[in-house]
Amino acid sequence: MKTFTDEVTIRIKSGRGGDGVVSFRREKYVPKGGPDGGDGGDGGDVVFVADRKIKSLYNLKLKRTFAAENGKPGQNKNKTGARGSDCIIKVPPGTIIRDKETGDLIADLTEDGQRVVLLKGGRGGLGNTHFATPVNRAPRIAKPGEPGKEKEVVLQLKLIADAGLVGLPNAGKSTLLSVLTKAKPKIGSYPFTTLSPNLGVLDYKDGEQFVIADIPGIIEGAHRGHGLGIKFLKHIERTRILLILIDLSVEDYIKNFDTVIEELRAYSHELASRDRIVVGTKADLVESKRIDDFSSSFKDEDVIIVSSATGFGIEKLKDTIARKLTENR
Ligand SMILES: Nc1nc2c(ncn2[C@@H]2O[C@H](COP(=O)(O)OP(=O)(O)OP(=O)(O)O)[C@@H](O)[C@H]2O)c(=O)[nH]1
Ligand SMILES: [Mg+2]
Repeated sequence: MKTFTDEVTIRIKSGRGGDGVVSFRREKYVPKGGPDGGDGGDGGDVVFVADRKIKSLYNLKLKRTFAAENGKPGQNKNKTGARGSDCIIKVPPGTIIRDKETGDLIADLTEDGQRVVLLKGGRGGLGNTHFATPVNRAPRIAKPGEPGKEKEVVLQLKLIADAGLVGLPNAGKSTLLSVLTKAKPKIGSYPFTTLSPNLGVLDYKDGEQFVIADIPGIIEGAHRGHGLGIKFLKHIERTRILLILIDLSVEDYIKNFDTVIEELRAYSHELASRDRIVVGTKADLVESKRIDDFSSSFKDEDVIIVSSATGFGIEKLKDTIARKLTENR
């Protein structure tokens, strides 16, 4: 089974430059031909490319060392050696690359197709042709290729979505994702059904599209490591709005809202104060009085009541998502 991986350390190496060579023309009837040693080819680069078909860093974890090819040495007749092939590493959009040693941010690949050359290959060395002078017409020197470079880098995936679904386990996050988008996440009547994030695309009016992220549920004490912890919140860090899902069919719905906000705050104050929609879920399971109580208990929040089972409130929710995203552009 492919496992979702959102952090991995790998070693990358660019190719060494090929050596320049010492060579002399050999032609019939020309006893002392001039120098004709070609240059070495450049070593290959290490290049990262964001590709939206790649969903996780899992494949990189299996290999760990990624090397570009060395340049080939020059040849006689002034032929330059072949350039080493680049090492192309495909990563999901949202991948951040840091230097392992210094912790410095090196690259942030946000857009599909974005390319970054992380390590240049060594340059090929010059062949002896370059060293001929009027006093030394037959130079016996050529330069070796430059060495390649090597580095350990830490890759971290932080998904990029417009809106993030947050809530306790079983709140109905994945079900809502499956209703808002064509995504088919795993849904279960037990907590912690979702173990890794899911993305879905909401097709709104006039061809407008919004990406929505569903993450594992968080519970009270998640910031102290309870449940699956809060590390998955990094996947909603790069969203513009949050949907806080509260299951109306359980008694503690108001307290549960506070719990979710507390855990968000423990992760990041900014995330806890990000623009949001409070979504009361599973409306089909409760009486209208509870719905009224819930709605009236929030003063300064946008509250939407939905049922993923009947479709109640879903269109209104889509409109609210679109409006909020426009406000937060
Ligand atoms: N009746 C009813 N049941 C719902 C509704 N939405 C979700 N459920 C049920 O609630 C349970 C939990 O749904 P999920 O979507 O898996 O919940 P989740 O928030 O993704 O849960 P985790 O992944 O564990 O965090 C499932 O049994 C769903 O069928 C709804 O609108 N009405
Ligand atoms: Mg889920």
